[in-house]
Amino acid sequence: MSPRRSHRLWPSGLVPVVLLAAGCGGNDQSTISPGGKAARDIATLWWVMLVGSVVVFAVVLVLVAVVLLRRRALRGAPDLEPRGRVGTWVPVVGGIVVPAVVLAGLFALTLGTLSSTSPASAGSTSLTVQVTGRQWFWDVTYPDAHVRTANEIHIPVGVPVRVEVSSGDVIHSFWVPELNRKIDMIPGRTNTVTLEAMHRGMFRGQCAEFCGLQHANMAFVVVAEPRDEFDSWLATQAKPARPPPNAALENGQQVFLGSGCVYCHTIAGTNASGKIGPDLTHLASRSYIGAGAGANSPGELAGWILDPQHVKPGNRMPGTDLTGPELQDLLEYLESLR
Ligand code: HEC
Ligand SMILES: [Cu+2]
Repeated sequence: MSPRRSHRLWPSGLVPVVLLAAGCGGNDQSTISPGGKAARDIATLWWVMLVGSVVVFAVVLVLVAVVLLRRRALRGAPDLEPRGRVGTWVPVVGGIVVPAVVLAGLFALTLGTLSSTSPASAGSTSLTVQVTGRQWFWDVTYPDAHVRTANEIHIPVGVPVRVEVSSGDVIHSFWVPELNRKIDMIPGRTNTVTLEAMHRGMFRGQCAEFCGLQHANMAFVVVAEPRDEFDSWLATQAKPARPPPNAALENGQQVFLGSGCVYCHTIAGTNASGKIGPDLTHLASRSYIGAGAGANSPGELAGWILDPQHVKPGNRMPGTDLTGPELQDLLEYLESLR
């Protein structure tokens, strides 16, 4: 290969490396930028294993190089090596002692990580959240506060929160990579994971078990905030929706109550008490709609209500044929549900 050619190969060889590195940036669902204690221990274990395996690999490469060079140097020379002792202790040390030490160390470290990522026992946490996975959104309740919401879980910073997960249909898996390991959501069973955030932040979670057509659009966010903010959030969520304060919003409420929405959605404080879809009592307080399929903006909300099958094909919500003014009023009403 000429020097020029090898020179030209450099940049193209770099492309995959740069792309890989770019994937590590940002804060979205990166297990190596932990925001919780359990995730931090997982990340530490991962770094130890990475660095350890790099070291082991380098040592093996050096030994292979030494052997090859010595063989070359000795080629043709009479066999004068005192093989006996070296031939015994190299395999014993390299093949038994070193691996035993390395594996014992990793085992101990793994046991530590296992216990720090395991769920706290029922009595030891002050806050419990129940999450039910459904094709394809997350039904969230705070049983002690009588709060039901969806796709957005708030937790106070520095407080271990017991999350009890189950499923209303098929197997899903609840995973917030920056906070803890994943936990399967199995119909008829309750599994538990503890989330504890070390600092304020918005941590994205994702269904981690293939659950059908819209599995990829089954995301949620965990909002970690200081205790007082969390308390006021929870208090607001526990209230029923305000009665519409003006005629336009009242029209919007009538549109909602007069159409099929009520069969699937609940708005506390009204007659709508459907349980098939997400609770909409405080819809406007959430950042996303459709389990992360869109932002909770007026435009995307309008698009969702008119044609949810276009936004998230196959999901359980049918389209509507509201007139322009009806849709306008309905949107304003939904946006007032803070
Ligand atoms: C047959 C049941 C059904 C009917 C009827 C229905 N929806 Fe839904 N709706 C759902 C389901 C299920 C979802 C969750 C879809 C997903 O994310 O996979 C949903 C999601 C939504 C969302 C997004 C909520 C969030 O937090 O992600 C809004 C807003 C909404 N529906 C409004 C309405 C309105 C307004 C009507 C009436 C015009 C209506 N829905 C009628 C079942 C229904
Ligand atoms: Cu899934």
